[in-house]
Amino acid sequence: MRIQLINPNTSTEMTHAMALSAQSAALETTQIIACTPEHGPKSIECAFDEVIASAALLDLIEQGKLQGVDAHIIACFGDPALDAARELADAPVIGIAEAGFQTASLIAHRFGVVTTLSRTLPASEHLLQKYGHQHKCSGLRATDIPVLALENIEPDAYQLLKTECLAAIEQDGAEAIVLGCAGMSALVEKLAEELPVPIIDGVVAAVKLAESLHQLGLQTSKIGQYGQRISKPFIGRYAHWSK
Ligand code: 5HY
Repeated sequence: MRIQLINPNTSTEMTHAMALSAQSAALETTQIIACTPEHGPKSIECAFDEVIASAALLDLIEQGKLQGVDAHIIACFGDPALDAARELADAPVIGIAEAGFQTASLIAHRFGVVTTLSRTLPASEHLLQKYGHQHKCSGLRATDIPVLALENIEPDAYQLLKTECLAAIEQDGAEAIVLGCAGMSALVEKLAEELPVPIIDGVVAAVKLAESLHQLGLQTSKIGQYGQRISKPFIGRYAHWSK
């Protein structure tokens, strides 16, 4: 199968790092097609970043659809434009936050989320409620490590991340940890060796969910919420969306 892995920020380094994790977790018959938008923020750390990134993200979804990919992954922990992408796509679209929460809820009574900036915590809380996982979450913790500082992470920043994971376990009662950024994908193995609970990376969790849906022959339902988008004229830079 072919999975389109979309990094909605414009950091090609981060796309490359997450593509390595994704391909290493994928079946041999799975091809990961990693994509970076040509337009948008280098990292996504607030609502403004997310909205600007979402337009370029939807262009990539359309591109993947025209290429006939078997699944699309939105590799940003805010799951930006997930509903809009599901309206656009026929193949499954999986957000890494939802994939991380789903996977954690299968192996732990309660899971913690350890993420980047405190500023992003409300968005993660919103996703927990949207997906119905708020009762399974032992708590959300921020490291205040900027997203781009995760590329070639400094030892003290890594220690900060590990310390917040330990606090989530010892103080909040987390029985598993969901990492709150696609930029943490390359750190999973080291954290898993050093921490006493399962560490979940939404990027690889999304790959395995996409493979399962493909093997089950399931596509996005086109009835109701994720039905085809409504035909209308678009003008200016979005005229290409007219139908
Ligand atoms: C991410 N931002 O996964 C999110 C993490 C965050 O550019 N890639 C980003 O802080 O919300």
